[in-house]
Amino acid sequence: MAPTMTVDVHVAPDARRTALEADVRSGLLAEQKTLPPIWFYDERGSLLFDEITRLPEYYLTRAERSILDRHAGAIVELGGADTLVELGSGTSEKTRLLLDAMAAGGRLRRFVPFDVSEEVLRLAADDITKTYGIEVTAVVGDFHRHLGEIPRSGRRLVAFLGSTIGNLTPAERSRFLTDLDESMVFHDRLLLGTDLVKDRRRLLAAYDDDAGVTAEFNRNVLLVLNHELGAHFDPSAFEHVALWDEEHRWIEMRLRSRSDQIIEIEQLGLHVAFEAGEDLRTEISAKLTAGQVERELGEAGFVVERSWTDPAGDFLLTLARTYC
Ligand code: AVJ
Repeated sequence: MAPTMTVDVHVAPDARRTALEADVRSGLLAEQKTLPPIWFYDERGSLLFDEITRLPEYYLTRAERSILDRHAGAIVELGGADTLVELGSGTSEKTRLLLDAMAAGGRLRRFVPFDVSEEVLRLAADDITKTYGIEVTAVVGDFHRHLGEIPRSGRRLVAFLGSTIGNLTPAERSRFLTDLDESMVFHDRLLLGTDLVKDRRRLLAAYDDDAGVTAEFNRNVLLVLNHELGAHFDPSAFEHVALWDEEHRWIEMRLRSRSDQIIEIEQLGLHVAFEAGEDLRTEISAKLTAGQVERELGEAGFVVERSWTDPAGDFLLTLARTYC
């Protein structure tokens, strides 16, 4: 049978635009200015993030890959999965480590990548269909609203890797995990990648690299607003700032205005004033402990089956199932 590929789009064509406008209005008019990190990822932003994953300071991707290199076999064995669902899949090469392990066990039937970006999904889906000759059902959606649209058939391994969950606040994390738990049945498994709390100097370096790639990535969100909303940001008028919030145990990325300036956003009919030294918060990246991951999963209805760290203990992969 010829492999099939379908792409189910659950985000209405203008929904992305509506969400961007709403996020920019509410985020830039707030007392403490913020933008959600999702808007970093246009084509240039995705390329810059790829570059970040290869930086000497950014240990996360290498650490997670080293766990998968060693343990992908055990991970897919425990779940007995024939279907890999990958949340926020991007163009992940880590996906292949899991697909290869499933194929080696002779069970691989279907791949379901789930992402907000339709273009990214089409590329990944096409690529995997060709290489593995399996059914690929890509779902375009956002994980606050469309988890219910993910096909339920098969024994599923639902992978949420890369510590992307760290972008959520604790309240958002709890809601997301509860929603996810409700979308899963007894033979499904969750594989969750989380970055661990560690020495703050290493954390800060990972988000403020010497080559300045993370700074470019951070400022890219301003270019996205320029292109998409006719904003007039001069990215060089903002300094890249990474700081460690000890109370919340998260890294924050900010863009700090170098001067008093007023930015016009043509398509929103807005003028936004920045004072010199004023910050726009562009991302939180929460760092967890293994105990905290287990507790939060438990509160959402999951039981941890096993977890793995890399040799340096920098990163955690947790395999969990839902209580039934
Ligand atoms: C893709 C969300 C996991 O938080 O480490 C990398 C994004 N931001 N450098 C992270 C990011 C700055 C990354 N995640």
